[in-house]
Amino acid sequence: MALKTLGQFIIEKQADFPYAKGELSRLLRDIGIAAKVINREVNKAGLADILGEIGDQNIQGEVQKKLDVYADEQFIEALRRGGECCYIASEEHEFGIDLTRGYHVNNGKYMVCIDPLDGSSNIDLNVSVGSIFSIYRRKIADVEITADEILQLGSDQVAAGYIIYGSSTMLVYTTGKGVNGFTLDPSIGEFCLSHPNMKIAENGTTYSINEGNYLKFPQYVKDYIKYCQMEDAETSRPYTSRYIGSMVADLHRTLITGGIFLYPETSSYPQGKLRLLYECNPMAFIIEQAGGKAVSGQERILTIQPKYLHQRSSIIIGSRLMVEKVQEFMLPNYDTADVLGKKLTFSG
Ligand code: P6P
Repeated sequence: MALKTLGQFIIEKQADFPYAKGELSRLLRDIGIAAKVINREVNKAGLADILGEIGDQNIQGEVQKKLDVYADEQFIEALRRGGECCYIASEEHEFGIDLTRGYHVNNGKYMVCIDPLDGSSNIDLNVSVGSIFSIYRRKIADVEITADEILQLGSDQVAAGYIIYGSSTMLVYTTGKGVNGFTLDPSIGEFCLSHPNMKIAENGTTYSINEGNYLKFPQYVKDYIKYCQMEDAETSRPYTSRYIGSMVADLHRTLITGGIFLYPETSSYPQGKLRLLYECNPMAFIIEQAGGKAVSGQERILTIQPKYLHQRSSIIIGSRLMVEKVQEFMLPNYDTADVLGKKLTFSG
């Protein structure tokens, strides 16, 4: 495959957008720039102890920051400088950030929800972490912006994507015309197209859930976990369990290999733990565009009306047939014993 950078790809696909004036292209470019800067710091995170603890001064006299704070600052500055974004909802800020005020006024038409560094508690364990972004277009022009404007349905997203800082650094995004993956080539500092037109398998045999919460799950989740652990005629082996505890890494694997990721409601998180605006909606848009499914239970994630910025949601997402199987277990009149009994052997 001839080398094609993210920038070249965005320009090439610009004709796909009704607003083909290049605004969204520049916005995606700005996000890519921030991602490269963050990648540099994440990759040497392990050296932070040598370079100084959080709060210490480094040799430039800068205060050593927590990486998620650093990532947040990089995205906000890149979006502020780029001029296309007028409002940001970030996991790191209680309130939205209005870029249409202050010394550097942005009258951009786009709003960005962002989780600057998701799973950052895993950084010191050298586990893959990621950034997640979701882009909306303002629906009301030329009036003072309000937080409500960003509380749009996930189905109104103009674009969504994530960057995974793993064994390699990848940027995966969609604008509603399929999903494409780019791998950072550090030798030239460019994201290059490596996974064109990504699709998730219709079925799979990997389930991803924090089974430490087993006793806190609703019955349908407990039944589904048991279902996955049973052998059956076709596969003659139970499913495989994989859980990294970093949503971007768990969902990137799910997209590549097929499978299902579940963070359902629990007694500790009755609304679910993951955030709707900057975790569930962007990942649901990507997985649906790749041919998969994303629900909070019986409801499609992308049709949930957000009521506030940091709203949580339960999420069951991945290969379509696996998500639909979980939904079967939710039905009140569903004869779970019958389904479980249909499997040849119960592995206990
Ligand atoms: P638990 C990371 O803290 C995160 O927000 C997601 O990246 C991840 O999927 C989830 O929480 C893990 O939560 O409760 O299993 O540790």
